[in-house]
Amino acid sequence: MKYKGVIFDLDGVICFTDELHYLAWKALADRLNIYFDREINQRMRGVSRMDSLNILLEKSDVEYSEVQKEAFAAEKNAIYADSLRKMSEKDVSDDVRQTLKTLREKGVKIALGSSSKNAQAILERIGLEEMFDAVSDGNGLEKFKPDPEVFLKAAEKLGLEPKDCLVVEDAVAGIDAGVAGGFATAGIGPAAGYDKAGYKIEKVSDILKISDL
Ligand code: B16
Ligand code: MG
Repeated sequence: MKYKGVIFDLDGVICFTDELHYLAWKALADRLNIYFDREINQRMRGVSRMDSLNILLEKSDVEYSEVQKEAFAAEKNAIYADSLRKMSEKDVSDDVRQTLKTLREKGVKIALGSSSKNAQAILERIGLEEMFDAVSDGNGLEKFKPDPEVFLKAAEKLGLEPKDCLVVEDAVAGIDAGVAGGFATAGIGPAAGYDKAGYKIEKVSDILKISDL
């Protein structure tokens, strides 16, 4: 195998929570009377909760204090966290499930590298909490993607060097984070069109072909 470990992003790679993020941000934006649409939501892909809020507030005429912003982020998260109850094992594709299984059978270590502070709850909802050797998420992070901290922590938990790990990401900020940390990267979805992505993949199982290079 070319890589000893694979670090997966969560939202946009393992499962899709972007619509639930959109609905929760939209509810907040409507309450604050701020214009918000799915195109703006796309810019929040892979971006931290506070950075996402700052993107939403670009359309606001009002300057809010840090305390108010913390309250808005908490308000959005309460709506989002509640909506995660809709998620189940059905939200993981056979392609993803089979790829994780195959990697384990080949002895490749697998980790999660997600900006989300709700990552653990999502893994439980989709029934994948047992599949990962390590979970690195948004809790306790000092810097978020495009900073490599979340992936460096994932590699450390796996006991592997960044150069021995492949990062799989759907967000440009995530590919930048992987490159900055010295990881090989595979871009899927929007990140497949990003020139800095080392490999460009259409579906998660395509990484099994990369590994055989
Ligand atoms: P939370 P990922 C990211 O997940 C989402 O793509 C992004 O939209 C969200 O703002 C971020 O997590 C933080 O999520 O509010 O749940 O802590 O793609 O890094 O798995
Ligand atoms: Mg993502």
